[in-house]
Amino acid sequence: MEKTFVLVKPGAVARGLVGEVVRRFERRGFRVRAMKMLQVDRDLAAEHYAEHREKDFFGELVGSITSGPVVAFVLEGPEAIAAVRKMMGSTNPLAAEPGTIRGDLATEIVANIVHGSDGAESARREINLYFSEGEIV
Ligand code: 3AN
Repeated sequence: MEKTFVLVKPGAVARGLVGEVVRRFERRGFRVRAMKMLQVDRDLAAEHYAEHREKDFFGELVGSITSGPVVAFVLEGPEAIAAVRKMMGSTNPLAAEPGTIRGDLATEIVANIVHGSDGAESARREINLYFSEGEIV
């Protein structure tokens, strides 16, 4: 069993897609181990996207994730990290396969519905960034 961190981005929360995103993961067989709605501030956004600090889209990324409430959760299941990434689809929704979350629900790269950890180390880091140990059941 593996845990991964997933976040429904503000645009998707505003569009009422929280249930749609969670439903897909739950139906697949992944289990929610923690979940919360929160407003990401600029400090948390900068930490979350630390690896993108030098990118020219960093400001846009921070502006986007802080633009409204997000829903963050921890999912658990077999090979959860890779499986969730596959279900999310390519970063650019226009390149994402139909059947994936981004391929079905998005057209814009910044507002691409969902974030999911891209490896074991980022999963650990991101889970700890958003949740305390007691919040994970
Ligand atoms: P993913 O979310 O698929 O892991 P990353 O980690 O490469 O993709 O990028 C993090 C976020 O940065 C993406 N979810 C997307 O919103 C945004 N992003 C990535 N590449 C670009 C780009 N070229 N222009 C604008 N935003 C981007």
